[in-house]
This record gives sequence, structure tokens and C-alpha cells, in this order.
Amino acid sequence: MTKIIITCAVTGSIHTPSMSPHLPVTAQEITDNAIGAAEAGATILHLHARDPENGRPSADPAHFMAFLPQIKQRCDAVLNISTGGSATMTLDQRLAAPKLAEPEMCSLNMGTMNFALYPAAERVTEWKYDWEKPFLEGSDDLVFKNTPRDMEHILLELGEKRGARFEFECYDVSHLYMLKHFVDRGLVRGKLFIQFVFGVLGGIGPDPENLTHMKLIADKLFGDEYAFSVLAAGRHQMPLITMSAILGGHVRVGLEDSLMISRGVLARDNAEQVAKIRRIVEELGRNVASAEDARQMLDLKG
Ligand code: KMH
Ligand code: ZN
Repeated sequence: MTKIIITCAVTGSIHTPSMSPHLPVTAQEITDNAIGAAEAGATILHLHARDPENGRPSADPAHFMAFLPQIKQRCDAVLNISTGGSATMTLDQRLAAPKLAEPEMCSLNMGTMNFALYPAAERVTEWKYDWEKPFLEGSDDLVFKNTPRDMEHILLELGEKRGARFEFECYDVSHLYMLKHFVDRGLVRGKLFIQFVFGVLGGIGPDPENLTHMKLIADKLFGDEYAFSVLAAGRHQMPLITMSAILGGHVRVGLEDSLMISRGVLARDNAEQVAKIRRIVEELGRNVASAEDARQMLDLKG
């Protein structure tokens, strides 16, 4: 079976420092977590920045530039900068850092949607009083805007002009059809790397049947011209990505997607999640792809 790409999404923009003391926030913490993840076996590092003063998601290129060169210098992993940023940022804000840094990969979110986490029953109190309220007013009622023109703009600015390849974030079956639309228009070419996203409230639910359905439709639309990976929010992370590995897909872990390592236990860092999924996939007979393998498989500029 094909080698398996482990992506690690190091910090994201959803969780808050109040939810885990291990969430990386400063440039040093993001660097150390990224390097630890790469050493544990992560092939791709999916990166967001935060304001070190308060831990809020940041679109400031200076915050990205405080860790990107260090990470690049200390490991060979493929660097993937988010163009999703956070749902409260404008498109221009979201694109400022990737335009400047010109990474090998960027994320590209394939539709406008509601965006929230499922408030776990045991976390409802935390959600109401401790979750983003001091951070992002109304963060449990956000619209994540990714219109067709937004997507086209990202494809042109980062893909055509700067040579980035994309992690196409598909939160629903409809997003696969949107991606096909861009393939048909010739704006997306070559081998696609599609991230099936499960468990965001507003996207497809974290049921195993949905993974087989997403794969079925992607097979129909893209044939051999795509590879899929899976990410799932919170407690669905490990079960659904394990299913992806069994189905021949790739996997994404990281504290962006889940703060936990097992039920009720916070992950102490990103590397712990990478090491766990590496153990699982190797037990299943898959070999982990190196960064060089991924560059070949996904036709990256290197
Ligand atoms: N936060 C994930 C559900 C992005 O950065 O572009 C999806 C994501 C989006 O990683
Ligand atoms: Zn992200």
C-alpha cells in the first residue's frame, strides 16, 4: 500500500490556552512542537500563528516569521500554511503570511459554512463561560466565508503565482463537487490532496459511514487523480483517522484538531499524537512517508 502521510496541525485557531496548558502559543512553543512532531514522524506541518501576548489566533506575518525560518532550518518537513486562519479574519488578513512566506503547501477551504465545535456534554459549562467569550465575541455562531471568488483568488495568488500546492479542506460532500468545478475550469491541476474534515458543527458529522461516502464520491469525481487524508475534531480524531489508514488514506493529527491523547487525558504536546498514530498505522502495515516521499507523491515544488 502507498506510504502514509502524517500531517500535524500544531495549534490552529479554535482552541484557547484556557483549555490546555500544552497548546503552543509563542513562537518558541510553536517551533518546539513542530520540530517534536517532525521528529516523531510528521511529514507535513500545518501551521497557524498566535499572538504570544494573549494566545489569540493571529494573521500578523511577523508572528509567522518568528517561527517559520526556525522550523525550516531545524527539520525537513513540508510546511503548509493555513489560508483559513480563523473565521473572524478577512480574506486579505488570512493571505498576508502565505503570500509573504510562499510555502510549498497551503490549506484551501472548499466552501462557506457555519463553524463551531460540538459542545461536549461535560464541557457545556466551559463552553459558555470559559470558551472564547473573552476572545471572540459570538464565536459559537460564526460563518466561515469561502465563496467561489475567494477560492479562485487563493488558487491564483498562491497556486498559479507562487507555486503552492493545496490541502483541500472538504467538510462535506458538496465541497468535493466545488473542487471538481475548479478542476473542470483548469484552475486546479495534477494530483489532489483532499482533507476530509469530520466533526465540525456545520460540516459533515463524524460517522464512519460518512467517510466511506466521501471516499465513494471522491473516487467517482477524481479517479486516480487524488489522495485523501482525514482529520476529525475532538474525540473522533483517532478512530476516524485510523479508519482512513485502513482504507488506504492519509491522516492528520495535532492540537488544532484535538487537545486530548485519550479519553480525559490532555496530550502533553503534538509529538505525542504523532507517535500514537504512527504506532497504529505501522501496526496496520503502513509505512510512514518522508517529506521527500510526500514531495514526489504530491508534486510539490520542494
Ligand atoms: N481547523 C480545521 C477544522 C485551515 O486552517 O484552513 C480545518 C483547517 C482549516 O485546518
Ligand atoms: Zn488549520
